[in-house]
Amino acid sequence: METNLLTSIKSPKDIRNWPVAQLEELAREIRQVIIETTAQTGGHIGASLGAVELAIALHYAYDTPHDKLIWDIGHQAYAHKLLTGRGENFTTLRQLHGLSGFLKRRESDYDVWEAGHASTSLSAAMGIASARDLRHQGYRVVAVIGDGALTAGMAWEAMNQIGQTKTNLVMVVNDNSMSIAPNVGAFSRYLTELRAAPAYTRMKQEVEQLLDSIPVFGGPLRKSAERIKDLLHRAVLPRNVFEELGFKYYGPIDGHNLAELIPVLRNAQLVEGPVVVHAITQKGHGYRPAEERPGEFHGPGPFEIHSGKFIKKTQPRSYSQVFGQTLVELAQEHPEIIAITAAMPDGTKLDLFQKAFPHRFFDVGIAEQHAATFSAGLAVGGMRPVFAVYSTFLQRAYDQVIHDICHQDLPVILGVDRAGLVGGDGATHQGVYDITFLRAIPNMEIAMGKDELELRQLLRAALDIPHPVALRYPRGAGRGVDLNGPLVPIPWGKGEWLAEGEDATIVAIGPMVYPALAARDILAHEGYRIGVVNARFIKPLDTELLRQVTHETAALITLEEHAVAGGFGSAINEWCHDQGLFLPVFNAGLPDEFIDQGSTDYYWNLYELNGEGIARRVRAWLPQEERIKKQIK
Ligand SMILES: Cc1ncc(C[n+]2csc(CCOP(=O)(O)OP(=O)(O)O)c2C)c(N)n1
Repeated sequence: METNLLTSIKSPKDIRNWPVAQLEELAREIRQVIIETTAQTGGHIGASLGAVELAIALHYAYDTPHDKLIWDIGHQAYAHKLLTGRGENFTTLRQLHGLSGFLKRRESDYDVWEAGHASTSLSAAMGIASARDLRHQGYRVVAVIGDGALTAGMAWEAMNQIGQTKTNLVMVVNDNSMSIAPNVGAFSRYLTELRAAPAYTRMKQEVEQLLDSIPVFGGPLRKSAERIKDLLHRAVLPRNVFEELGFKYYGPIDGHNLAELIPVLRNAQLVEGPVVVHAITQKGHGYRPAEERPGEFHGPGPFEIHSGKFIKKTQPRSYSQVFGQTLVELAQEHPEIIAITAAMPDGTKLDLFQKAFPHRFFDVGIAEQHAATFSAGLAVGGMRPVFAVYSTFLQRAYDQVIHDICHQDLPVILGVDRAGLVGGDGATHQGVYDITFLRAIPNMEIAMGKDELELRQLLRAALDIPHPVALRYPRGAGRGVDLNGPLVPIPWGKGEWLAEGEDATIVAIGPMVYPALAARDILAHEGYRIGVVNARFIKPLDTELLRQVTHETAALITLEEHAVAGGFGSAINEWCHDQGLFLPVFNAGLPDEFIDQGSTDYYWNLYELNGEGIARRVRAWLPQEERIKKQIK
């Protein structure tokens, strides 16, 4: 398809005098580019197709980048990228060194705010608007937030402040009634009612016009007349929740109708104080398979355009699948098991549990903090809650994990999914900090198996532990190991000494055990004697095993797909120090920097976390004389 209009524009300025029909044609071109590109690269196609007209109308109605446009999460902003000079690089979306799948301040002046996690846009907008007011500047601030993101506490904390301070700010609610899965909760239900009430809006407009037509006079008379109008207004009109909070409300309007959107957005910027524009959109709009299967098309990998079929390599079952299936198995015999997700039933594969035990499954919306404390409450009430959450989103619930779960030493199991590098989603989604932040909490126990079989066995074992447990597992396919045997729990706190080695021993956590074994083989050919330990437990460490190992080896290499700072290696360092052990320890892991999108293979190679890389590090690090001495012996 030709994209003449799109290629003709260098910046949003170029479209600001176009007629609506031309903008509609532009929308068609943008949709086509989004579909063709994501069919190759994968990505957030559904949300982005749903926000094409919103992006055009916002850049049309506002003087961006002077006016500040803030997208919540940033996954729906592909049209925004295409309108702001990134068309040529668009095929690099989500690829190594390519365009980010979210917004990036270093990518464009139009990217005012970076995110990846939900529900930050309103707080950010309030901060930017307050800075503007304090500095007596005149730009406008617009935030676009989805109905899913509006389920999070943060959004309400921001609205609470915005409604009170009455600053000039426009909040566009991009309401498609979907989070990743269908949206949940009482507020979602409320939005549905609001959506279905255009009659309310019409009536409201009519009454408002009527009230405006009442003449007012100057001075004190004017004040009391205004007050009377306000009282009348309240008496005649029901006020919706946004209005109660102090916003002016425009809506619901059709978020795919440019002729409707543009004047409303223009008017909204003329209003004093905060405004809500409630736009009704459809996830996947304009691409039939995404319209029909919005959940699957939230963030798929590559797909066939004509059929909407996903192009998938045959791979072993994913860790999430194994976790979800094992939990279903265990729940058959343990009626006290409850599964909790914060808006990720498909991603965490708790949808399997939802199907099997709908009454013991809770999707609480994008509300990780609430999910953690809700789990704690369930535990106090005698249930066995299992909250499966991506490592990166668990960051949100840190205080709740400390204060509500661990402080009361409650037996909540955290299924820490996507623990490790995540690929295309990049820096905001890497699951590489949780060991550091969980390890510091008293009562917390943390484990990670070397493969999906150990994940099953650890989950079974965790059920018997009367304390909080964080069970980590990576994103993506398992190793394809046989899962058919009986589900035997791993003895709690016990690691596995896989190979002995006098020169040094690699103590690895999680699937890093396998590259450790590969490095051992490579180095064995060169005369090095390298041992390997599958640690399994980060907290408590298997100190008995570590004591035996350190008697038999000259040095330790710790290995983790996690930040070195405060991570698994740090736990080993602390233990060595405590024991007064003076053997050399090298910590292999991830550096102290945010890691952008790119394949895990690429980063394993870059950070020397694959077999070759570890072997290189060991060669460079092991004291040469030691090695020679040992070889002579
Ligand atoms: C704190 C947090 N939890 C979970 C997610 C995963 N996530 C990404 S998009 C999304 C749905 C957002 O729904 P909505 O705001 O309605 O936007 P839509 O995708 O429907 O346009 C979720 C749950 C996230 N980004 N941040």
